[in-house]
Amino acid sequence: MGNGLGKVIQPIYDEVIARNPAEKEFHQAVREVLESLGPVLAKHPEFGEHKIIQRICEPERQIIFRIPWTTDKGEDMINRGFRVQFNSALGPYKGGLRFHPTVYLGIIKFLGFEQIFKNALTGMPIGGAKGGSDFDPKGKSDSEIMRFCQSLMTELHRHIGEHTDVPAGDIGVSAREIGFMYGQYKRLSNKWEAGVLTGKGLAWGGSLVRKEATGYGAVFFVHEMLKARGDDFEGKICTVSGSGNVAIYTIEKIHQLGGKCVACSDSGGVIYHEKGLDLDLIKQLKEVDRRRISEYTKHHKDAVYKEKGNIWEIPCHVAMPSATENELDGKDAAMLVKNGCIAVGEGANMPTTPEGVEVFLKAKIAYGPGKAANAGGVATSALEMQQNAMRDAWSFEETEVKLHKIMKNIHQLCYETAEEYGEPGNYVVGANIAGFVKVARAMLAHGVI
Ligand code: NDP
Ligand code: 2IT
Repeated sequence: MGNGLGKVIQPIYDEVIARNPAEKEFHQAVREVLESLGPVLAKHPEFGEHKIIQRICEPERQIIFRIPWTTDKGEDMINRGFRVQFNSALGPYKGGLRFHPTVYLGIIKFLGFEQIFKNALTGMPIGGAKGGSDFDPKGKSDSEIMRFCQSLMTELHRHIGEHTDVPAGDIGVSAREIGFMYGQYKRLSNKWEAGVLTGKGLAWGGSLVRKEATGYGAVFFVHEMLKARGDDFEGKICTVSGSGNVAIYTIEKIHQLGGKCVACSDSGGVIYHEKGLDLDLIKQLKEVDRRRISEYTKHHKDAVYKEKGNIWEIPCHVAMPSATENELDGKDAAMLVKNGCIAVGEGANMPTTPEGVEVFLKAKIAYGPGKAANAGGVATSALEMQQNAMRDAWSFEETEVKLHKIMKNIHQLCYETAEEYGEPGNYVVGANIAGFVKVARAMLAHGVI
């Protein structure tokens, strides 16, 4: 972190910047991985000889398209759609779709790049991709959402398929949107091809535990980090940013493991409830009524809502950023450490800035980077694909046991890889190297393509 990249890797990074100007999140994600790779090239000169890093940084295919749709009032609207099919060395492209007004190519490329290594860490046969649109779902009616999803799929259906590319959800895309997109895909392709999308409804090919998987998986990962230090969740005060899919099921699993989650948030502000968050209420507000988290205080007079507040100011033992990228900076990290935080597990993708990561690593707290800690979502998507291929449906318990095992394996792989490369306890180095080596080996085997 903040290290020089070294004589061999610096020019590779410089070229990535020159070829992809003004995509700052993509630059950040690439730099963070490349900072770990010097010792890998030293150990595996064949990766350097065959320009594996340069090839990994160049997406295999990038699709950008127009999404026209009409509002309920009859106004014609135009959005931009993206699908970046980054790497298929390990399996069909796999990764979510994000609907958020901040989406542009640089966001999709950072997410797609991270997804390559995350998916490799799961040990499942899936390549890396990401997509989405600058469409803002907030305040839209169900029929507007439906028309938008249909229009998006009218183009996207040409580029995806169960053996080609399998999208899923991300910010702003849940089972409702996956349903509308699946319906349009089925209509255009004239096929019942359940494995083309994951995160489907349970009645039509979805998997139990997929909804819970990212949050549960992130908590399992943190639990493993705590266990490696002779500790666990019992009695731990926790804070979880966001109040969407990942945050909700992170809070649920923390409570199941004996921790107490006292704060969550959305882009409007922070809720603090000292006696522990009422998760049933949060689910009702966010999943059913699609309301803002500020309404929590209407039901609990002893809770506090701070508009535009900073959740990282609240003292906790475990912090789990689960909203969005760069939501936790160097100052926030220093404050968390000062207030006694001993573990951070990233439910979101790249939520901690490079300065924040440096603070956590220097303080030697247990820090689980997103590409390892939040891999449970995509891993359970791969379990959904397995069930679809077998025309089978597993029980909740059976699926959760598989997820738990996958998260333990990811933890162990990152832990052992960090030790092997002389950085014990550094899960950033462990995750980057372990993910990269799996993909690099497959790319070498496939020749120069
Ligand atoms: P949701 O749309 O369900 O929830 C997103 C939450 O984050 C909301 O509370 C939202 O607040 C908040 N948020 C989003 N963007 C911003 C922003 N720019 N500033 C402040 N708050 C923001 O998304 P998910 O829970 O699915 O995703 C959360 C994170 O987890 C993302 O980083 C995503 O990439 C990552 N992730 C998701 C996986 C999944 O399976 N869903 C898997 C792995 C990672 P508001 O409602 O006010 O916008
Ligand atoms: O960031 C992610 O890993 C996701 N949004 C989930 C991707 C997936 O294909 O389930």
